[in-house]
Amino acid sequence: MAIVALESTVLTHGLPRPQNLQLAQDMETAVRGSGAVPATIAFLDGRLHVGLTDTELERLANEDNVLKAGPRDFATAIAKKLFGGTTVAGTMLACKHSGIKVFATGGIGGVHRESNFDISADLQALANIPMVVVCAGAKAILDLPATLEYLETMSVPVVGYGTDEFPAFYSRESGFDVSVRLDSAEEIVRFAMAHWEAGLHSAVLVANPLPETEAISRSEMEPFIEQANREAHDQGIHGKEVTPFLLQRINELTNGKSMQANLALLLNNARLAAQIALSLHANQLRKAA
Ligand code: PSU
Ligand code: MN
Repeated sequence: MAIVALESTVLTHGLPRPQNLQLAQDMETAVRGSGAVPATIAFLDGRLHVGLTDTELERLANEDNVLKAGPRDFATAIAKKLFGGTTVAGTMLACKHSGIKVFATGGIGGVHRESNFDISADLQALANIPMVVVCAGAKAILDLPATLEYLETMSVPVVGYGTDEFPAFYSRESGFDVSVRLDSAEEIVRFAMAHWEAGLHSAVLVANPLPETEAISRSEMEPFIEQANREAHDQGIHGKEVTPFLLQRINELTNGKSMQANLALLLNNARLAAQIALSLHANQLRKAA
């Protein structure tokens, strides 16, 4: 089956209600519309679910007490029977256990600006779990060059889908290069197979620029990002609260424009991930024949 995993931190911590549930449903519909099968991953009452029913998705989106669940929080969710939205790293861990090879998210976590050792566990997961992860670049709130250096160190290829430039989430441009440009889902699958056949166990990170109509230029975004980062610092926000704080604050500062971009890029990524999953599946069938 051509399955596309979908994360859930974006629903529980990244977007406000009711847009979160709407987006989750739209992403699932987008994956199905492309002919693949969506599997939203999350903890419900301490159990890890790979694929949610409509009712489960609604419960998750409306639950007040939800853990932001990266890999180190899995045992907490289980032991305390909690609801949990899985981060990119958490979702990848679930994929590793369930054999899912393709995953769509918004933006990966990375190295935060001017904060010692705030390095997302997403980067660790990308270094160690062999699968294709589709994103719109790293969240622009991060230190992008440091994030890209880390990915290079960990042998994670950064594929630009139809672009030579690493996209910066809300913006199509960042000024930084990807490690390779590929222009179709089939090419991405051939590339991923070659990567793993070369003996590597890292993920292939596909950076898919958001549609031009929804993009916000880097110069327009940067003052808001700087302000939000400064406020987080001044208010002593730290640890796992940093990312949700920044996303929400930037949404306020841009009068909701950044959230529109966020929603558009998530859907755009779900569609590309579905094409990749279908192509990977066809490839596996050919090999088995
Ligand atoms: N991208 C978004 N919204 C989000 C996130 C990413 O558009 O909410 C989430 C992802 O789940 C990602 C997490 O894995 O933020 C990173 O958090 P941290 O920086 O604390 O590792
Ligand atoms: Mn962090």
